[in-house]
Amino acid sequence: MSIDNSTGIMNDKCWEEKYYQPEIEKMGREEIDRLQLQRLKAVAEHCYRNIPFYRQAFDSVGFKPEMIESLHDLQKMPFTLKQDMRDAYPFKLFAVDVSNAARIHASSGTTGSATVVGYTTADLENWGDCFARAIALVGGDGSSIMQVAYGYGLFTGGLGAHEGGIRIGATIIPMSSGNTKRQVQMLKDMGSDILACTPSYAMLIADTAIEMGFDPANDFKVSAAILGAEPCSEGMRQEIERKLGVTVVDIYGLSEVMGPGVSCECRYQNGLHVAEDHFIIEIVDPDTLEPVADGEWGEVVFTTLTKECSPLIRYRTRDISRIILGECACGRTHRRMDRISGRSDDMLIVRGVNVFPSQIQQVIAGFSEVTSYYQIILTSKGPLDQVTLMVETVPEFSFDEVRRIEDLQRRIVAELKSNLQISVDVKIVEPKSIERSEGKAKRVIDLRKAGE
Ligand code: DLL
Repeated sequence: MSIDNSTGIMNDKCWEEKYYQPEIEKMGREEIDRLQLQRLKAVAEHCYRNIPFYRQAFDSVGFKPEMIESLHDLQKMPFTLKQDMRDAYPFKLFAVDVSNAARIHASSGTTGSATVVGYTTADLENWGDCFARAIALVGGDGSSIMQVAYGYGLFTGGLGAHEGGIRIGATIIPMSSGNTKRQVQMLKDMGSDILACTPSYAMLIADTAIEMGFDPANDFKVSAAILGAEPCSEGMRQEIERKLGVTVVDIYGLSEVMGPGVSCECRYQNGLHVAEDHFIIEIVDPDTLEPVADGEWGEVVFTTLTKECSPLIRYRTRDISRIILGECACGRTHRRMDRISGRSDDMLIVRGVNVFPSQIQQVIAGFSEVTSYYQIILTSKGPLDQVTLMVETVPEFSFDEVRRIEDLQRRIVAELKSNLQISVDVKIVEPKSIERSEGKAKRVIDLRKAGE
């Protein structure tokens, strides 16, 4: 039997969608609003009372938690920025004493000092519940075997997925990332049915399995992959689905707010359901900071509703998304955000045109001659920024005929020009030239500051 979902992917390793907490996931809108309001009042009070940063921030705009009467009052509260978290290093944004934190995660980011986030035992349980919903929506339950190939450690991927596995009672294979051949062997020998890792790593696992002589789509039991932590184009998703014989759902999260599980796609693959019992999502115009209408793109802002140790009010994520309008056929009522189209700080300006790497990824996904591995190299030539896109051909593409390579290069340049209005140099490289990633892929290499 097959699952027929909105992308038309036919997966003969059938699974039936389940609900981990149906009473919450299918809660009526009014009830969700009521719950959010009640929790918003509590979290505002918790922040005001226990975190001097928030007391000052609220006081500076003349806001008091008892002024909250409706969810709209959220807009009167100040935003929290990543810099505020950095300035609070290490524990100044904790609302409980560090001795009451059961675990600490930290993200170094690419610039600046680390942001530290603590979790009480209850926070970890809530986080586990959010990830457990993702396991259930790909058909998982207490009898599932889940291979976790996200990195374990201060990064939230590995332990976040692990916590979800514990909550639902699955058998967890805590591989962490790396050691890819062993990863493949375990996937086969343990009969894992769910794989959790980044999309880049899922692709590397699939390619390695094929190189090792397996046909994972048929030889392996794995039927679903819960992939996140980085953008994944539709083309790349389909390639992973085809090679591994799985259905891929996109999971989103960020260390500051909670790890993976803040939102997750269902089998309809049309937007990620936000765990609205734990978070309020807002989409704001990044320039005016005013909320945009549902359906319009903007910066994602989250308020945590249940976190005891590191609650956050109106945290500006820098991620760009929008609210998907309408009801979802899966029956979940929690609102959906679109897949992240980019981060405002990832945006490239190519000769005056704004473009996100994910848009470039989408364009090259339309060429069957190239793989989904690519890299964007930024250099400077005089006063101008120079952008070179490196794309890698599939093994079947013959590198012997210069004319074919030039033709492919011309077509990709033309497609980027007509789709995104950008002029970039395209360099076609042979299979395996671009570095593989066991975690988040490094898509943009910025050599401008190095003066190269
Ligand atoms: O990446 C948490 C996570 C782990 C999410 C495993 C999903 C799976 P950070 O390292 O703090 O946390 O990075 C957070 O990664 O602001 C987004 O820019 C990006 N990101 C996370 N999930 C997705 C996704 C984890 N599904 C930053 N699609 C976020 C696109 C994502 N980008």
